Amino acid sequence: MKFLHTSDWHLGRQFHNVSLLEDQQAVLAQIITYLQSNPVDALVIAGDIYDRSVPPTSAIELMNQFVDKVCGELATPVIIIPGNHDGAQRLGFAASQMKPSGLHIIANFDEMLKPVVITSDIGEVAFYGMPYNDPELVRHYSQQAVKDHDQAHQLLVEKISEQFQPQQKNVLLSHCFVDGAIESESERPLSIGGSDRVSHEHFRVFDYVALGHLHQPQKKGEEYIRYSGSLMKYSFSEQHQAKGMTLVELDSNGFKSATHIPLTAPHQMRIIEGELADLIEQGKTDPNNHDYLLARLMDKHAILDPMEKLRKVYPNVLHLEKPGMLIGVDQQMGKARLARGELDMFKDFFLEAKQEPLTAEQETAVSAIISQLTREQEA
Ligand SMILES: [Mn+2]
Repeated sequence: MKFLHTSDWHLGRQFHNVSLLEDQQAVLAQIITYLQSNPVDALVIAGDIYDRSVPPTSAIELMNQFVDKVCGELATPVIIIPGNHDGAQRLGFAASQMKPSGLHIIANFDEMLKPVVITSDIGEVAFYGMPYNDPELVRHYSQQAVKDHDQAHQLLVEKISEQFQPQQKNVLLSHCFVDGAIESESERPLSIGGSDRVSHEHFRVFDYVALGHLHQPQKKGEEYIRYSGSLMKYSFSEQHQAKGMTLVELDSNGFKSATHIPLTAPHQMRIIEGELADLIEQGKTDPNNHDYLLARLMDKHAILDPMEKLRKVYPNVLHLEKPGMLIGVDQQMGKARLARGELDMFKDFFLEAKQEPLTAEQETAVSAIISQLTREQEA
């Protein structure tokens, strides 16, 4: 029995005002290509299908095409739960009518207790989905005191495990923050002020737990309790993360193996760092010069229009930082340096604008003007 575990697609996401839809489309095409040559028994998506509860129509259209291909043409069942970014009710529209076609959207607590049972070479495997929930929702559903995410999960897992059948293996889909796991910058906190952490101990009763929410692929506590990580990078902090999906294999004893299958977005998100002139030189021969970039300029002097200059070689620089301007500046010193640095600042500006340095005569003249202005200000 083999299935693919993915999560955190965030279809329709914008990054620094750039739409990522084309990159997302390219990555979904890689999943389809993989499935065509490596058939599996199911594909599971552990939440955050869309980036927003009301996604743009272009994102819905992309998801529609994907489902047509995978459930329709390839006849591979797709099992989905909503994440904290999705609108569970909207995502769950007509879910019961779509089940016979192989699209299983588990968007409420009633559906959570009715597993999707897939018959495979090792017999029946039951897929339970826990739609993303906060403690308030679980309190309302269970009519019990539930104070945080951890208690909510404990209670829901208890309810699910009452449904276990002796002849079945059990897989859980959940969208949550397992205590001790590693965060990235592109996740939205599940709870402000309260505790959103969940112990992995609750999950030990399953043969595999397909987690969503954290964007870095990782396991927690056991080999079979895993985050697949997001479809692609969604922040510069993820530049070194290996994105992809997890191929899970179960055998008659339960969990057998988990293998990372890489997915590569056409534009990578990464950070380049150096002095402007060096970065421009490097950009001329950089084969990946169309990547989405954060540029950290280490120059210590002011530069006119650095973004425009960089974009001639790196057209998708999305953000600039200038840590070089701050090196050695602490609060007291910074003030002193700014006060006496007017002539130096003007020299930088002149060089940038005119492409030549001030002559000695010009420097004397500018100095005189600056001291005159300073005297007037102090008078
Ligand atoms: Mn997410």
